[in-house]
Amino acid sequence: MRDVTDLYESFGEDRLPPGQRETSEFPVLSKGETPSVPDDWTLEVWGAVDEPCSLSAAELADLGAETQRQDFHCVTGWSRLGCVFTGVPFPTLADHAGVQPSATHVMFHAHDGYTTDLPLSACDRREVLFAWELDGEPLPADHGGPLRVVVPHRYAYKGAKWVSGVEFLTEPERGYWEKRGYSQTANPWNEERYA
Ligand SMILES: Nc1nc2c(c(=O)[nH]1)N[C@H]1C(S)=C(S)[C@@H](COP(=O)(O)O)O[C@H]1N2
Ligand SMILES: [Mo]
Repeated sequence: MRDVTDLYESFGEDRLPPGQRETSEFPVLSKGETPSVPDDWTLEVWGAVDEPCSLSAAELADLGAETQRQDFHCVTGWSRLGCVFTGVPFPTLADHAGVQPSATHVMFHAHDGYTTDLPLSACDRREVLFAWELDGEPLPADHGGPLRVVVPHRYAYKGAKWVSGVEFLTEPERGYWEKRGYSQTANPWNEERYA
């Protein structure tokens, strides 16, 4: 198990970002209903990459999974500390697809029509996971199962639940909440909540 709950040290003084309160619950926040994802789902990877691909659950896991203890910060003000997620780190997937030098940003796509964007530099960190397990159990559907993204160094809206695709972009674009006034950078230790 890799513990990344100390990553706050490079962003701020306290593990709990300013304006957040800790909860032992794990609230569900979705823009709509939980979508049904087919059992034979694949993760699509396209855009500025050498090898666009379509990965099954088994192919994704074969890239190399790890288990991490991480914190989870929701922009609405709650944080759940010490979540245990298992998944494939973003850089592992990026290496597999062969990201081209022109790629600067990433758009995550999801089965409910949700999208969210991040600069490539913010994604290309080992703690950004494509995760299918939470606290040793299959990721519950409400929390994004079968597959979601987690981004412990950013507000959680940057982590697409029910992720269906990863698009490598050569210029910035705005995702679902980013078009509606939420921050594109979303650093919790700077309270980057709104743009
Ligand atoms: N596909 C999808 N991903 C999503 C959302 C969503 O509505 N759809 N909501 C985001 C928001 S605003 C937050 S805070 C987290 C909530 O994750 P949780 O429901 O597991 O707490 O998921 C993010 N990822
Ligand atoms: Mo959120």
